[in-house]
Amino acid sequence: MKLCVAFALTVALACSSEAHYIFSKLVINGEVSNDWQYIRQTTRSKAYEPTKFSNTYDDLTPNDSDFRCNLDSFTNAAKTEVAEVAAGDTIAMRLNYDATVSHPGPGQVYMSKAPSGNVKEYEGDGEWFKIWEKTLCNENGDLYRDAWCTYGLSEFEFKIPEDTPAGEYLVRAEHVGLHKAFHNEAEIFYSCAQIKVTGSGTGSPDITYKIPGIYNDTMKIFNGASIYTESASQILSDIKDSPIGDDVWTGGGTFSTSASSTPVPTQSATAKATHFSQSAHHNSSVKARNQGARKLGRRA
Ligand SMILES: [Cu+2]
Repeated sequence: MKLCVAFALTVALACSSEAHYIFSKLVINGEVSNDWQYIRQTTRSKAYEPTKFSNTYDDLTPNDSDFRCNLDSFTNAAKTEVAEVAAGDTIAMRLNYDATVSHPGPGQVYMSKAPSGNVKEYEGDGEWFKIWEKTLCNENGDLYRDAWCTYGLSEFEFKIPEDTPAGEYLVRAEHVGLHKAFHNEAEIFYSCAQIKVTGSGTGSPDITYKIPGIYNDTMKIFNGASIYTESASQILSDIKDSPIGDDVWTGGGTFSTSASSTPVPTQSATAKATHFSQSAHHNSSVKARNQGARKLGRRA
C-alpha cells in the first residue's frame, strides 16, 4: 500500500487511492467474520473510495440517503447476516484487505434501531446515535499522522452500551480523513453492520441524528479546516462545532444524575439547540438542555 507523499498542500493530490479503505468484517468474541458476512456490501466498483462533498466518486455525497450505509448497500441487506451481540459486549469492525487507517482524522460509530424489528428491511431512515468517538490522542503529535487515535488502526473496537434496548440495529463505523478538508474534500469512509442486540437494556440516547443531515459542508471541519495551518486545539474546536464533537451515549436515559443537578445555562442550551436545528434532527428541547448541561459539566 502506497503512502501519501508529504509535500505541504500538494499532499492532497499525491494521495493514492490504494491507501483507501472500507469496513468489511465484524469481530465478535475475537472471531473475525468473512468480508460482507454481517456488513452490507456497497455495489461501488471501487468500494474503498471515500464519500466527499465535492469532486465525488460515483456522485455520492453526504447529502444523499446512501450516506447511511454506502452506495446501494441496501440492495444487499437481505443476504447480509445478522450478528447476535449481548448489550455490554465489545465488538469491532475491521477494514477490508488488512488495510489500516492511513489518513488523519476522527473515527465514530453510530447505531440505529430497526423500527420494524427486522434490520434486513431497514434503510436507516430513523434515528441514529453515537456510541464511540476517537479524535486526537496526542496533541503534540503530527496532525497529518499519529496525532490521531485512529491512525494506523485496522479496526475500530467499541462497546455496545449495556443500556441498549434489545432489538435489531444498524451499526455504522466511519472514519473522516481531514487532509483535504481545507477545500471541501474531507474523505469519509463508512459502512454498516447488521446486529441483533440481546439483553434487558432500557436506555434512551440523549442525542439523535438523521442521516443524511448529520453533516453538512457549512461545518468547518468538513469544509475549511486545515491540518496544515491550524493548531491541534483549533482543529479540536472545529470538531466540537460539529456532531463529531458531541458526547457519545454510554447508557442511561434523557437525564443523568450529574446533568440534572447542574444548572442549565440558557445561552449555551440555545446555542446547542440552534446547532441541532441546522445540522441534525433533535428529539426535544429537554434533550437539548441536557446536552447543554453536560457540556457545561465537561468544561468544569
Ligand atoms: Cu485519500
